[in-house]
Amino acid sequence: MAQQNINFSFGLWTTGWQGRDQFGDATREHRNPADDVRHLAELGAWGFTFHDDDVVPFGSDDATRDRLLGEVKTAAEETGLTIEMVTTNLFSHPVFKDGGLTSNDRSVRRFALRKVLRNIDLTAELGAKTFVMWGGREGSEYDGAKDLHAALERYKEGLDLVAGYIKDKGYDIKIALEPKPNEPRGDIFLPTVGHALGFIAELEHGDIVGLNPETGHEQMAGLNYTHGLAQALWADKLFHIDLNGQRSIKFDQDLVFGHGDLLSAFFTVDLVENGFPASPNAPRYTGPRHFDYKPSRTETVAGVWDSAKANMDTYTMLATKAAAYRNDPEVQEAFKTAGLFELATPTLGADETVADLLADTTTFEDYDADTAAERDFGFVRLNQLALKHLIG
Ligand code: GLT
Ligand code: MN
Ligand code: MN
Repeated sequence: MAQQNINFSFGLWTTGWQGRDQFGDATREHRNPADDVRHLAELGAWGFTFHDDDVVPFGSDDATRDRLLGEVKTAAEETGLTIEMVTTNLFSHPVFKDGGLTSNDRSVRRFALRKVLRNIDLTAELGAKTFVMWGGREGSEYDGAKDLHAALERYKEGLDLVAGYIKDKGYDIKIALEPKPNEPRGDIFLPTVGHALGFIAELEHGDIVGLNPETGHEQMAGLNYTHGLAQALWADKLFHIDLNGQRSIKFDQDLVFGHGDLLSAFFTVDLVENGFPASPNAPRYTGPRHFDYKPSRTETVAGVWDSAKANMDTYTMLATKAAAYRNDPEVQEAFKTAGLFELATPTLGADETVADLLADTTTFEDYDADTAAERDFGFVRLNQLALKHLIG
């Protein structure tokens, strides 16, 4: 499968997941992260990402840290793979049981900040441009367990401190917040793309803070991932993406991309690869096509690599189909019938004022709403054309 022209990347925690879950032990042996980098390169990936703790076990001494990071760096150099993003684990160690940046325990918050800042320095050293922050433990099980106002204040304090540090150091790094509604906490702060956008707008250094939306996380909240990406793009805040699969509102499945809602995956790829159909000057996503999935616990090591490859193959197939969809004259015609280009036309004329609108009797007094209501947009026909391109 041709993957050369698409920048695919993987978190090392994805292929490295040993299948340990709430109810069962690991089903796969631990592998050396540097070996996984080599394997990903063989499969045609372009880059990879990791948490500090994916490569260096929590609490390792400096010599061990240097050696293990050195191994991964060497693997990157030898394979030509790009380390495009780095992130910090503020969720595994028991010290973070009530969160990192929003723990009720002030000493934990100070420790968490140190762990993050140390990792920002590493990000700069490795030349990665994106720093993801998934606050999986930032939240609560019980509404009375936290002063929710204070929690958001501390979250803002932490984010502004980290972003301010990046600026002070002159690093070329942007922060991408990753929303998730729940799991592991009963309720996680910044549960959706919309919540995170609202939060970023309140930050002092929000200019270098954006989003890393994950397919399954939006779908866990019953939301539309493609719409989430669209709003993040509209706000010029789509800094990174986590692609995977999810089947309905339930625990986080982290399936292979396309193994959840396939039609939704088609429109995600269509947006990422082809942009908005009637807004050629709108912001486009230019970052890597990053997969954050878990090779199912049932799989052996062979299945790990089958599923890694499946992510890239599925994405590539969908990209081919989305291109054909856009280039199909029948689809372009259906776009017109549906009013897509009309929606991209401002509702008022270039020099038109509110007074002009009020004076225009054709818009209201003489408007024939009943006739306008009869318009056939042909949305179903358009959707069926998409389906035909997808599976026809
Ligand atoms: C964890 C989580 C993912 C996040 C990772 C980044 S860690 O695996 O489930 O969604 O993207 O912190
Ligand atoms: Mn997930
Ligand atoms: Mn993720």
